[in-house]
Amino acid sequence: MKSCLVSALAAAVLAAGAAWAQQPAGGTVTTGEVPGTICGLVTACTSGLRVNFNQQVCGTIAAPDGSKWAVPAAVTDGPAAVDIYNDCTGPGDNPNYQEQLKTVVIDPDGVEITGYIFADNYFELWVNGKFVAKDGMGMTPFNSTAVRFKAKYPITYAFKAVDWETHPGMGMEYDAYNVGDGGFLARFSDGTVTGPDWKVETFYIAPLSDPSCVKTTNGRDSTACPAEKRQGGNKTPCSLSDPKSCKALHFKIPDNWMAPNFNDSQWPAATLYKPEEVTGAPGYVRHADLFKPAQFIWTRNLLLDNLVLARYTVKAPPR
Ligand SMILES: [Ca+2]
Ligand SMILES: [Ca+2]
Repeated sequence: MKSCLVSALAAAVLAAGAAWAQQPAGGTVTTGEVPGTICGLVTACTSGLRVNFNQQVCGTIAAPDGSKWAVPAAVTDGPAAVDIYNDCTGPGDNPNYQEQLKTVVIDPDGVEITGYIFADNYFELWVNGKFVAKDGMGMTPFNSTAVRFKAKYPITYAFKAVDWETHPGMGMEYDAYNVGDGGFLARFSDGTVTGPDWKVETFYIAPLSDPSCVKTTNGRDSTACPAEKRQGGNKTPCSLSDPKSCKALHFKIPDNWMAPNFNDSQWPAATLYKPEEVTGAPGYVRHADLFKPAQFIWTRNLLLDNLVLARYTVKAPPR
């Protein structure tokens, strides 16, 4: 009886140890998929062009500890950026985008700046802590957009960038449960561009067979987690064997992450990607000159890091 109790205790300790080992510091693990509800602005493509339309859907997934997580990300109420290219609810190229821009006044005594943004799949932009615009096409097809605002230096740019998913909570997309990938770039008319000096951190990592592969000592690093790029759809071991068994790792987003005084010193530097590693979408390719010399950035893992926050502060006009 006593040995029974001891072995039961030992088993409980082992189980707790296993659970502990699975949960990297500060993270919360969830398993599987939750139902999604439409959280995007576009509910159907009206262009008549042949496009791969997938609605932007959001879910809320509960962890064993009772915590709830918006997946793949919470969407902020607010206006959409103006499309430079949109072949879903627009004719593709939008030659009139400049005239359609409305200036968002962040600082009345600031300078007027135009921004050009492409994100796989979705972005929200804050400048000096204030919301500027979100991406009107949250999943697919891929659009490209412009924004205009008036802001005073020093200017803090803060992006929420999301590799969206069609299976909420899983970091996967489509019937084949493929692993999506992210990446975004932005150029601003004052000369500011995305590049190696930006800070980025991930807050939602999926799909994972064993979340203990994520390291948290030098920012969050999921590069040791197995995932491979494949023709026709990227995969991980759990997405191949049993997608519903895949786990996700969530980290709480600080309320003031977009504020100028938020301390991002512990966030890793952005990782740079070649355009061809991120996209061949016409929204970028047809307008690549508009973005030069911005570089595509993300965290160290384009496949598994799905919700990424990026920040950069410009002290004075770059030129
Ligand atoms: Ca988009
Ligand atoms: Ca994607």
